[in-house]
Amino acid sequence: MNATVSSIEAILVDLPTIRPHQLAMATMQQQTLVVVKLLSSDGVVGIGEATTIGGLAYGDESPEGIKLTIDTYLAPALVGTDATNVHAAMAKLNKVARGNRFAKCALETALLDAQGKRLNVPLATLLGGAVRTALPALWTLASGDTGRDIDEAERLLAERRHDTFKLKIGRRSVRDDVAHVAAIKRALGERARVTVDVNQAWNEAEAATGIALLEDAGIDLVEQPVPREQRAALARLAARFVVPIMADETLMGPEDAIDLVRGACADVFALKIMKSGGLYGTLRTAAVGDAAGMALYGGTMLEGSVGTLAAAHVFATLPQLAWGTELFGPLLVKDDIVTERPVYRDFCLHLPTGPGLGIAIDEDKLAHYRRDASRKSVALA
Ligand code: MUC
Ligand code: MG
Repeated sequence: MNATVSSIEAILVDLPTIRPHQLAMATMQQQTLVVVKLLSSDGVVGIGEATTIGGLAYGDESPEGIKLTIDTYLAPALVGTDATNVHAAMAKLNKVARGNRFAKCALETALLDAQGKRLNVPLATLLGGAVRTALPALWTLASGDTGRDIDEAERLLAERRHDTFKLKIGRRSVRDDVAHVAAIKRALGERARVTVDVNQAWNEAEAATGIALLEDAGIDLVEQPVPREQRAALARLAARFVVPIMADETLMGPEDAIDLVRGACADVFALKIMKSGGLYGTLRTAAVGDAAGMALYGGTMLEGSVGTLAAAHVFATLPQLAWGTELFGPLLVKDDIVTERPVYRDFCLHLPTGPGLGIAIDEDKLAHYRRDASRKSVALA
């Protein structure tokens, strides 16, 4: 098969959220996606996405920086290369640029989407085959208000959309946060699993107090309680408490996974395609965790539909995915840029069956939500 990369476009897209989403380090009123369109000489177009949370508040790459990196360095390196050899193309990018995992993830996704379309197989098939087509997907309660969070959870349980809820804490005092979590758990009881994500906001002493109280409240899992650099503290907490501790920000790719396994730093790994620099990087990270007996969890950077389905295709292939996923990003935004939104039903995200990612861009919606379109209309007004 003969096809080379002809052109790559990286587009900033701003989508409003359905409500403010409050995390320890940012409150999101909108989500910004970097959507990548990769055109090949055989006419096949691949789509990819790079997404982060709160500009530079969460990860090392901002949406604007990702676009600049792709436009200036990565796209010129890929144009003219074999579009059908994803490993060779990514090796070339890794020579041109160190790091920049999120940007590389978008390009690898686009290459794989195109190759799936070319071969007429879903992306999961290209990765070796799906062992599940329905991925359990939790929902994050993060309105900032306990009563509103309980109402939201009750509605989603009744709709059979989610039965596991992650609470974002770390903004308030430990005691206020625990009171908020305990009230929600008391209201939902055994009908729902409740987990918390501290997003690195506690020091070790606060974490020791907080986790003890959360255990008493019946919380099922505690995610990234301490700063990502403090792996020894994470290990001490994992040894001290029965409730599973999940590594998120401290785990990027397979090299981190090896270190975290060696240090017995956590019980669960939050895998994310952005953090691992792509789909194959995620498989490598997962393999390290799986081999070490680490429970795996399909994480999100609150990607839109493109990034979410890219992650879903990868997570669908993992032999073990003990903690399910949090692939709810498309549900957090009011509108979408794809023709058919991902399907959520019976507490799961359902994998599309079409070739590649199995979705198509809605060009009118993309034109409406792309950031440069609004700039143009402001300039014309
Ligand atoms: C994170 O830190 O896990 C995942 C769900 C959510 O609400 O935020 C993300 C980020
Ligand atoms: Mg997290």
